[in-house]
Amino acid sequence: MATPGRLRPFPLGYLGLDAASLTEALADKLVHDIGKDGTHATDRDWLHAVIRAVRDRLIERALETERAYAAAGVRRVYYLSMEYLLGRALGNALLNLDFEEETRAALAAYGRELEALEGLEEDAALGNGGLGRLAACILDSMATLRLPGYGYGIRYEYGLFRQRIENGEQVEYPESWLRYGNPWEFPRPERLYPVHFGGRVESYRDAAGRLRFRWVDTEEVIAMAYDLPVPGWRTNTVNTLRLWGAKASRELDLRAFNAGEYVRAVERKIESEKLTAVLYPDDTTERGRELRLRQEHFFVSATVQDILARFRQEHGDDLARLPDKVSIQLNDTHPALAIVELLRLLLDEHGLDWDTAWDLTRRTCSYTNHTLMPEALERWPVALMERLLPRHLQLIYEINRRFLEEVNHRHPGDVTRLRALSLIDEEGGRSVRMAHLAFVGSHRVNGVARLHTRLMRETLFRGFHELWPERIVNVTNGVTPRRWLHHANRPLASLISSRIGHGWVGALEQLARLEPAAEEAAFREAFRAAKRACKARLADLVRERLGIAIDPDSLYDVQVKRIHEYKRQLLNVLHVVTLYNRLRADPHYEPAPRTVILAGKAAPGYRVAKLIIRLIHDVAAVVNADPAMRGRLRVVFVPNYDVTTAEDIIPAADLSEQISTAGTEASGTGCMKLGLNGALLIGTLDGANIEIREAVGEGNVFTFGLDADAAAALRANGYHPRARYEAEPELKLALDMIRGGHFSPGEPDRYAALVESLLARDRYLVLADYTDYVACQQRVAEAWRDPDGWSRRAVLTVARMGRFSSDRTVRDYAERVWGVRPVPHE
Ligand code: JNB
Repeated sequence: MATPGRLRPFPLGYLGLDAASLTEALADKLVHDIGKDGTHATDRDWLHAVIRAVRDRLIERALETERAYAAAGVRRVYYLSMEYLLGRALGNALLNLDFEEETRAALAAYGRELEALEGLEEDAALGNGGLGRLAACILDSMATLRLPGYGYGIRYEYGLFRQRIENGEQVEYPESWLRYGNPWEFPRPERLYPVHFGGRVESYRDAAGRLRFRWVDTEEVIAMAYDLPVPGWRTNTVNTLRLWGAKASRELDLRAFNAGEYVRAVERKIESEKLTAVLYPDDTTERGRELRLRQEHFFVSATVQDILARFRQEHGDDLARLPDKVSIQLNDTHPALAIVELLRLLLDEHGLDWDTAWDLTRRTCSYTNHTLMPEALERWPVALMERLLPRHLQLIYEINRRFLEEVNHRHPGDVTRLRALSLIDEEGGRSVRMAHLAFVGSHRVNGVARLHTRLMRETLFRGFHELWPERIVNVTNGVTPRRWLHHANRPLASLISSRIGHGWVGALEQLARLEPAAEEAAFREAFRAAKRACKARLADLVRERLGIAIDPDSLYDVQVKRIHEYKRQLLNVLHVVTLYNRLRADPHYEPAPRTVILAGKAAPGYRVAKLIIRLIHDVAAVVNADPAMRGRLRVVFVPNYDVTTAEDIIPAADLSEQISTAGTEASGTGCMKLGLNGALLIGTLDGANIEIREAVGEGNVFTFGLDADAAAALRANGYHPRARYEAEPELKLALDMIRGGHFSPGEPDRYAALVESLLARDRYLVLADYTDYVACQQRVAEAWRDPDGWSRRAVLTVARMGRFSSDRTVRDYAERVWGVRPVPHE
């Protein structure tokens, strides 16, 4: 049976999931992996020992899972994302393995406390915001649903920057999350792929006399794999997230030897290894950066090579079966070059003809769009592509030529249409439109919420939709209930389980069984107690970190997300200033004691966003220092928003601010996490808010403002923000105070330009929605005065959030896009 030199899969008995075997394992790990004994070990040493012991238990299952997939010979899903916002992994792994109590007990035997160690784990922030966190939630759900799914990404040494607030301003610091090593990862120093850049393209005739192309004189960087285990919830399925790190090529050694330039050669090696040093912050000023394009190509080239290697190992050289065995999901356009790289390998390395290669490529790939905003769409200068990826550019031209021929065939002579659909933007220095490339190279293209998908069909991809009406589908986002409720909010999770059992964690629809509890006073009381516990915990954290006392009995009004003009933190600030003015004007006015909590990072080069952070701090300083605000209004900005901070804030929220200009937020996922934790939604009819409102019922959410159609119409018909300002005295007062330096007396002009730009243009219709927003906030305050009514709505919100599990999202992808089914194994 066994081929010589090749062992049969090593028969594994799983390591024990009991306290006794873990107690033994911890000592073993500490001594043999960490090299310390009990007297010298630090808390971090203990943390790493625990992680190693847990990792052992995961890798056994991961190997077994891979064997099951290979044995079944099923189609694999490859999720390609430049970003993963993983956060901490230990708590999640212990819950998924149902191993928490045992771990706590084993550590107690050594006098260590699990929670204290958990707090030392680095928060893996290999992403910017929603898109990166969605990728992490999708991995969790693929494993939980026992789907043969692999994540692929980049092992950045520096993830998203650490945000510090200095004198009210954001300052960015590099965050070296690998400083102490990553105890979770398995480096695979033999899993290497060469990736090429630069050079030129040669043509030649093959044996059959056909014209072929060769990419030559390139520089080479090596991609090395690092694997992270992705455990499913209460299943033996453990999938893999494979991250690529850059390693210098051996070629450089040879060249140095020949040229006698040893030190120069080492420098060049170090230079090429910088490729994966840093994650780019989502930042329009960073566009067109060569290193970013290099990262994208490096990532997709290594990934596509790895996918083909696994395919060929299992199925041999019959590449016609590729779409039956491989499904590649592109998380936005960042990995869209995978389409071109796959096409290139099929043509140039495997000798397929164009029609076959293109057909296989398109049937293999699918693309998720996450934004419609023109400035956020990737476009790469043709000149840069020409220099870095000449063969790829050639292929893009050929894809485009054939595509435009098809368009012209259907709409002869429609030059405007051709110009609009072309993969090449001819205006202002030619560039490649990555969204167009991703669209034509995919068999499915999806939006991430119903409204977003409709707007894709009607706006950005209108012409494409006319050509291929079946291609665009909707897959509304979701979030994993494991991390975002079960792990982050123990008080509420326990309360829910005590009522409806534990099954909801893996089947969130079961939350519907909570509905009757909303009508029971005792349950509402218990719900309030759970919420109160989370709020007290956050109050402790805010006091420790910021020295600000907040009242757990006040309304926690929470807006946490990246700072962006379209998300309209400014609208929130205008409400705060208005409330402040009302409270000052009338000492007896008591709408509801409110704590406004904001958090989020601004892209380092996004000046307005950073100014908004500063304004929040300036307003907070004045409000919090005013004795008249005591017990009535507090404003808090929690620094360095990341997954871990989200886990602290979200369970404590009463009110969830989702107030983007309608038509701008593709979906939003914070809205789902907050709803799941019993926060009531105040929001516009944008993104997933619409579907949340539909699910939880109109009476249980607070909606306001223009909808997407009205916003578009207003802009089209001439919008005059200054007229709103003149017509609305409270708005005028708030803006005048900000503009005049009421909150920045040391520098009265600090916000003059910001306010002027609102008056002159107000791209995101802040002034247009102001009045309705403030009125809506008043309804919120009135509702808050009836605690029982409020908690009734909050419980109903939780009960009706079942649809927003990423398990449902992944099932939708499996059905509508990937065509895969669960692979059970023992
Ligand atoms: C993002 C995101 C967008 C662009 C870059 C990085 N998008 C990240 C968000 C949408 C949300 C939606 C989530 C998940 O679908 O996070 O995706 O819920 O509405 O805003 C980016 C990074 C680097 C370069 C260029 C763009």
